[in-house]
Amino acid sequence: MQTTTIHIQGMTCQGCVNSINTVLRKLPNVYHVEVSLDSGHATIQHDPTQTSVDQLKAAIEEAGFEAVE
Ligand code: 9UX
Repeated sequence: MQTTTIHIQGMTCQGCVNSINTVLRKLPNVYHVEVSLDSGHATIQHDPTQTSVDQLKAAIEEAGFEAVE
């Protein structure tokens, strides 16, 4: 288990937050996702042997946002 914080650019409303929540929660062994519109961060608890930080970032990018660790 690992806690990763990723900075996200391009979130402008709660709908963006919901989209990111949804894509991240679909990934294997992602236990907890918290996305904050105010801070522009996602905090994710995950098993890095199943879902790596790069995979988390890729999912955010695929959803149309800019992910910076
Ligand atoms: Mo809000 Mo975000 O209308 O992709 S959902 S801007």
